[in-house]
Amino acid sequence: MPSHSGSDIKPTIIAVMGATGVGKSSFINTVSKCDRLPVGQTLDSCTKDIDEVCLEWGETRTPVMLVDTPGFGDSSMSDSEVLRLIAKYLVTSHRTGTKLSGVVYMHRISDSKVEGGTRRNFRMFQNLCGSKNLRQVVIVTTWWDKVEETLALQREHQLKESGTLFRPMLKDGATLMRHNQGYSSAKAVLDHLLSERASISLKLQTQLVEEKRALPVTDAGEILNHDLIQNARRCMDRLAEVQEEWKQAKNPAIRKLLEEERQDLQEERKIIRKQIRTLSKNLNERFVLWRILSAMGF
Ligand SMILES: Nc1nc2c(ncn2[C@@H]2O[C@H](COP(=O)(O)OP(=O)(O)OP(=O)(O)O)[C@@H](O)[C@H]2O)c(=O)[nH]1
Ligand SMILES: [Mg+2]
Repeated sequence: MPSHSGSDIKPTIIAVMGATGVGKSSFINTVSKCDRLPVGQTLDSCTKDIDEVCLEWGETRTPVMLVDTPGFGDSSMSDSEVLRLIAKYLVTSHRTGTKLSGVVYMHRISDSKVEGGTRRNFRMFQNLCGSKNLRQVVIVTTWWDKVEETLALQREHQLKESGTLFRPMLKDGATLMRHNQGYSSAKAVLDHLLSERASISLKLQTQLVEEKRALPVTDAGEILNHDLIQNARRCMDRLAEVQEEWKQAKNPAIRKLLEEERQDLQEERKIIRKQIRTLSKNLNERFVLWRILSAMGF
């Protein structure tokens, strides 16, 4: 079924996103009935760049391109770098008029808690999509085999009902589906997305291309900035406190501890500065971020 023909008809695109290790590449391999995409064998993240698999779908042999993306929460790449890669791909396809027909967001049902990072990634995904066209968005839960059924159903219910997780997107038209690693559950996702042949623009595409915004000031980029700015603020506040405590301290042992903490905070400050440089590759973007941070003395 995978096709690499030089057909002139532009394929319709389906992008697959989600945290690292949820099974994005495995899903694409299963539905395209090929094993072209490398799949993670260790705890380390596997996909490092955007990758594409072409296939012809259904009796009409509709050309479809499945787009694999690196996972958020990657062990070797920051979430900003992942968002940047996805944004670059979406902008290029928007400019070249390639039809985006759907987005799949994968979530592991076996995760016992929805940690802060997962929540933030989902919020970023939500902001990347916006609230229009959500009929072409499917949230797919994976890893059903690794959790007892009653517990998995309970978790699915919580995810569906939580106002800070899936409920807002489902209310606006997104669909929740399950994938059990088999072909039929993967096919159901594609059938759903391709049934209407709809072409959509995501909010991130509109903000970057039509509104000409810099990535850090798009709704999705701001979710990442928010954390970065909070971290910068916490680091600066603690640094000021440590300097004050050091001045007051008479005991050499306490002064030594405070000096060590000051050095750690300076290191942290360097890391945050590096993250800002990665997040904002062009001058305009960097200017926006530095303006916010310099206002707080960073
Ligand atoms: N038990 C179980 N394992 C799964 C499932 N889906 C994927 N896996 C395994 O999970 C590992 C990671 O799968 P990938 O498809 O590489 O995950 P990914 O989302 O592409 O990960 P990144 O590329 O790191 O973002 C592989 O060993 C898969 O075989 C599932 O539903 N159940
Ligand atoms: Mg992958």
